[in-house]
Amino acid sequence: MPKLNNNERIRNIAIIAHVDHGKTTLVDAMFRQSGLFRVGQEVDERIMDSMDLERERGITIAAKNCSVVWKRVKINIIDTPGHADFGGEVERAISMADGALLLVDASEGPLPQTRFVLKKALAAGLKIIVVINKIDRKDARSDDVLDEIYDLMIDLDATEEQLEFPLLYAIGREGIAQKTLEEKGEDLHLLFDTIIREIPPPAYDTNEPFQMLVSDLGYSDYLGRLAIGKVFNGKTSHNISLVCIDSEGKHNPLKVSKLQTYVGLKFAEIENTEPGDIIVLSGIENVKIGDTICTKEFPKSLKRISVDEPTVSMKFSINTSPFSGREGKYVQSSKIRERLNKETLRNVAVQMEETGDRDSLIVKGRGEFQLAIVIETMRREGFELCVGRPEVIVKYRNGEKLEPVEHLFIDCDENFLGVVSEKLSSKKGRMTNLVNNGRGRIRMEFSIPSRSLIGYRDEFLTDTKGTGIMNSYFSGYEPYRGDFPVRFTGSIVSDRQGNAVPYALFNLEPRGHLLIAPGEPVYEGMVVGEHNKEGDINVNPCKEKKLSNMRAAGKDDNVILSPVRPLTLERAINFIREDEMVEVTPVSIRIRKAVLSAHKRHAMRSAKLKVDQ
Ligand SMILES: Nc1nc2c(ncn2[C@@H]2O[C@H](COP(=O)(O)OP(=O)(O)OP(=O)(O)O)[C@@H](O)[C@H]2O)c(=O)[nH]1
Ligand SMILES: [Mg+2]
Repeated sequence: MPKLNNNERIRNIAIIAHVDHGKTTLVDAMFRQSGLFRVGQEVDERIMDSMDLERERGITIAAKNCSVVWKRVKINIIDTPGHADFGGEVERAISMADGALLLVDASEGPLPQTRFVLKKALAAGLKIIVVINKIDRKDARSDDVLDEIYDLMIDLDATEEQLEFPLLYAIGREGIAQKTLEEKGEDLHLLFDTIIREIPPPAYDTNEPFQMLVSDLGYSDYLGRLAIGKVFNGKTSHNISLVCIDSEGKHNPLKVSKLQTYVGLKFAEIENTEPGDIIVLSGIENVKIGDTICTKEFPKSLKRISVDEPTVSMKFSINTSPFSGREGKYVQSSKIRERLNKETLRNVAVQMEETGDRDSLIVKGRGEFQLAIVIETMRREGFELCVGRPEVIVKYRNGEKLEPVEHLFIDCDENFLGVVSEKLSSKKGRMTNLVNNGRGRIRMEFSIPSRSLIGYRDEFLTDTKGTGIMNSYFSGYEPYRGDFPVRFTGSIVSDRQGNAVPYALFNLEPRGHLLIAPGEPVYEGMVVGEHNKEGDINVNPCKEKKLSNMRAAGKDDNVILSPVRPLTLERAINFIREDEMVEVTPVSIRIRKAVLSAHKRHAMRSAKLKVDQ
């Protein structure tokens, strides 16, 4: 017979929202007001965004735990990312929580990722507290936003009980929460009190022995691998023998060498665990997210964390360019494989597959941005590699080809209606809704294949002169909508190795849009620009001016070239076609043909033409 009990000393809460709605900033304020920092202590902004890439980009990439204490109750907080590509992190975070703070920007209202995270939280049965945040915004429209939240809840089949959510208004940046729009709050006391009152304390069965669900992995130089997760039942202490049950039901023995929990941002050692707490356990090497750690005597696994399937794949290969090994520390396929393997352990939404070729791998994820972040992280660690074009993952059902489809929301000036809708329909998008609010801006909704959106964001920003907003969520697999041309232009390809010179680049400018600047090293098969027309051209970007005319020769350096926008990883990934790859090193991003030799490419093309005829 189960004997249920609640651990009143603990609350576990995930903070969820669309990107940029203020989650991490609110956690800062919660830290400050729970007395975690000394008075006058200098504290960084968005302290939970501790990874370099998170700080640089101002976004959260990985969900992270921390805790505060309020009125002697420990609140474990899990800050999650709002960007759609990191949705797997939200699923992971929800597995540790008993409730969620749903933040909604008082001006933007619920957006696609609000829907995604709320759907996950409702499905997991989490108690929701709604916080309408950033009510200080001049364009705040809190009342409308509240209506939209109700609509969204109803649309997601929320139960009567879930519809009666506690509601707060907040200015996270100033650390203020209030009950109504009128009465001005002064601090976050109301938020803390609401969490303690409304979020159920973790329930556990006193008849069950120790059980913990592994929701995150860490690594410490001293302790080795760390398994992080919530204790669902029972207690344990260090030096105890336990087992870890993996996805196949296999029991792997382990001995706990150290037990820790979160105190603020740090770990603190504990002697015994408490049921319902989120703990950090060391003493196990072979553990995966989703495994259950429990006693040897009564092994019973908990429900594994369910994550949505990946929708995008990319081929990662060793760097085979002539410059390979010049700029990076790790170039071997074994190192790349080992590193990606580590990534799949930590990152539930990333999968790796062998290709049959030792030197390349297929990496799958939720979107090209997620994969770009993996590549960017690797390059900073000293890796060199080549990556191919992101491809969506198609499926077959009863012989029918299916592809991932997104629900896309566009908000832009009405003047851009034509150009945007025309472009999206050429990419197989179908408009499902169009609202003109009469104030010059329109809102459009489309159902569109995921592949159509790869690389579209840049184009969209150009088309709307940087003023458009686009957001989408994955709506499911649908019958394949047919092919459409990806890029109408060809590439300008270097036909030799050397250094690009201004004179040659100047003469190439009329042919297209250049991607390199003078002085940059090039090699045969490297893409140095985008051709204005269809088809590739092979050129010599190292061609100096003939020295026959001595007077003009010295002027070579004086040509004025159009500025070249430095190639970023994301732009490069979105730019390349099937027969091209991006060469990534800690120093450079280059685009290249998969087959470097112009001669070989020519031969392959001729052979293909013959077959086609
Ligand atoms: N006006 C206003 N701006 C805020 C408030 N809270 C946060 N911001 C701003 O909103 C931006 C995003 O804040 P973050 O805390 O990084 O948002 P987030 O939800 O953690 O973002 P992701 O983790 O990337 O999804 C920052 O520029 C903040 O300064 C607020 O209460 N009012
Ligand atoms: Mg954040």
